[in-house]
Amino acid sequence: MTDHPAPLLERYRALIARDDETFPISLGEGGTPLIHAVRLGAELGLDNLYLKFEGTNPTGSFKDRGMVLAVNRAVAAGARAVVCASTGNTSASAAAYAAAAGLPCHVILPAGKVARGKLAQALAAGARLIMVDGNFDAALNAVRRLGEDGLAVVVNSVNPDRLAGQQTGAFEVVDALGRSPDALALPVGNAGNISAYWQGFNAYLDADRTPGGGLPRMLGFQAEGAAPIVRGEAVEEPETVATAIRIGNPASWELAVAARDRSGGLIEAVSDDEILDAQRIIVRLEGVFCEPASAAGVAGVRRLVADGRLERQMTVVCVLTGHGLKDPDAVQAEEGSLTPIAPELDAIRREMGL
Ligand code: AN7
Repeated sequence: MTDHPAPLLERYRALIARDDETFPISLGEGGTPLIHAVRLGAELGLDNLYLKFEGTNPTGSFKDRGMVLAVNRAVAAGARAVVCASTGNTSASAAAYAAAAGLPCHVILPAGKVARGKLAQALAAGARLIMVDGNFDAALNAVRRLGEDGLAVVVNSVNPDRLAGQQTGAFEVVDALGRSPDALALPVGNAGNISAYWQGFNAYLDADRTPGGGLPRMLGFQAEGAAPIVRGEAVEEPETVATAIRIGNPASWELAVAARDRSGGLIEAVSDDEILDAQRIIVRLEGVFCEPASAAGVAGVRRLVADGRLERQMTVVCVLTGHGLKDPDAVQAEEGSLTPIAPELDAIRREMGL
């Protein structure tokens, strides 16, 4: 717990909190940087490209924004445990906030497909991990049933407190820009975040807190092998290098489609190669290291600029949802690893090409 009450939830209290509600649990979430990506923008053909880097949250992903609210409310309601299904980041976040609250945390994970850093986070925080021989969708179905039994509070985004907290991402974007962006791009997995951002932009506008008014177009991107919303039907066996968004039947499907349609936006698919290329140029041009799934928004924007659907002067924000350190194996698979040479100056010089 921090010394002060949850700064993020307090800052936006008028838009989120119930009367007299207190938030004793916080890890210092939110307040993430909005980076003007000049070099990446030049590469893509945008003068006003911004990266909302969610990797600086306490557990390294955007999940902390909603988890802080969900766990505070679970505690207030007298919960004895929390439970979630996860492709990794939700479990890392749930494990941390449950630990801070002194609550047991149960996590159901799809076997073999959770990035190493995320697994380490959940294990370190003492979460009780159960791996199922199935994908995220199977795990989430089981968790929904467990929630109905009332033994544990479900902290997946089917819990409305998660989306309510995640609206703060949109609030921060408007506060930092001093206006609404023209478009906001982000990866879509279980489709909670695109729904929460849309809800947040609307709530901010309704509260007269968006200078100049206006709402962004919502641009969502799924991975080609896990693109149920794009295809219009559930995907039985989703596959993608971006394991965070390896989801075949998103819980917030209808909300995401509504966000897309009401905003005049779109939800499209990007290939694993496009995702990994985007991850690489983001860090090589801006120094911002995000995990593969997080790069899907940039991959999508790159295509939209290339085919003239976004114009140079538009203000475009890409949400980088999670830190690159979560998934070191994805980088090593791309960049390779090192073979040692003799510790001699000549050999090292040769290797450096100097
Ligand atoms: C880095 O942790 O679903 O569309 O179980 O970890 O709101 O699901 C993670 C999703 C994007 C997709 N980027 O957001 C989980 C999980 C990262 C993510 C998404 C996730 P949603």
